[in-house]
Amino acid sequence: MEIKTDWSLKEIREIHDSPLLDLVFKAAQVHRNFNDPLKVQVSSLVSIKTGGCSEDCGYCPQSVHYNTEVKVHSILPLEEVNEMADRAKSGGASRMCLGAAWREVRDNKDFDKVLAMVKSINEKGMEVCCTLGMLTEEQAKKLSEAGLYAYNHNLDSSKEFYSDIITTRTYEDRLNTLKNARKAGITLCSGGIIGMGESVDDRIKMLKTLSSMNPHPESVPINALVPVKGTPLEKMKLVSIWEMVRMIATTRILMPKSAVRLSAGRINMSKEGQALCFLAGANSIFAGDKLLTTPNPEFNEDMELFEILGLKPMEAFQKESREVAGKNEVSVEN
Ligand code: SAM
Ligand code: DTB
Ligand code: SF4
Repeated sequence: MEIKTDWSLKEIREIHDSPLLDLVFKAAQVHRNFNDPLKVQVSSLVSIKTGGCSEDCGYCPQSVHYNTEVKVHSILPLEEVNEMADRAKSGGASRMCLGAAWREVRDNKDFDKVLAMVKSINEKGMEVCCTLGMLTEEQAKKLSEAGLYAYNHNLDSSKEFYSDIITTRTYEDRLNTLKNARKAGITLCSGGIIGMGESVDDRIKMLKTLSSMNPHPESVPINALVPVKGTPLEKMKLVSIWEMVRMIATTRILMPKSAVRLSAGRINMSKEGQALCFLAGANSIFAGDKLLTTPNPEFNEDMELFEILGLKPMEAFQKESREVAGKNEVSVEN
């Protein structure tokens, strides 16, 4: 089976809306054809700079525009981040994801600190991923030279729904940063959130934009909104597990080789619901009792689930995605 980058909206919608059991079966088949279904990438997430962000993303507790209970802190010291990476590695994590509540990277001492963190975690043999907001080509190059493996920058939703959720930047800005990261030879981690009040068509359009990238993003995180008190989306109803399974399965079918990450929102999902997501092709999670600011299942609970399902944590650099990608350009159609 070939990897397609020209899925149409109609094709995607048909896959997404097919009978749930057919959809899961098809996705499981695709997953098994392209990946080891028992291997799940375990990433550890650390918020290296929390809160006080100037963007107004409606879902985010770290925005200055909303009154939330997030404890703001400036950038963490290198030693602390190194210790966290050591602990995560001994717990079986192969990837460390560093998140900062920044609108964009600025060329200052804080960026130099991030570069030092990337270098040092990379030297421990872990894949390092950063999510720092918008990047210029030059900054992406510096991160790449420091050993950055992946850059997380989510599209979050469709271009049309985007402006209902965020007004302080555009969809184009988002796509530009992804291009800059790709040009610098960094693998891409890009996905979205469901449960923000978007329509199914918005989800389909987002999946079209992601699956039209050539090459596909190497990781595609699918987040279920974690409604946080004080944000405009605090009253949103929790997304149903069936919608999550549909989204995961469709993502897997469209982007067979990408790591599909069952991201935020696992705290509200049953073990059985998560198991169905793994069957439908999810093969990556964030482990640890906290995401950036909101709770995540306890590490031991996740390991118990892995034991029950026979899943094993994936080793670092399993997929030489940079080689798979083969080129340092990404073409994006919208
Ligand atoms: N500031 C950077 C940015 O926006 O790219 C990096 C950090 S930001 C918190 C990373 C991603 O977390 C967002 O793009 C969004 O997809 C996700 N996210 C943030 N708040 C969330 C929430 N309450 N529920 C689910 N996902 C959320
Ligand atoms: C992603 O797609 N999900 C992660 C990661 N990328 C950086 C973040 C989820 C954040 C959930 C809300 C919070 O904990 O603040
Ligand atoms: Fe800032 Fe990122 Fe939160 Fe948006 S999602 S407010 S850019 S930290």
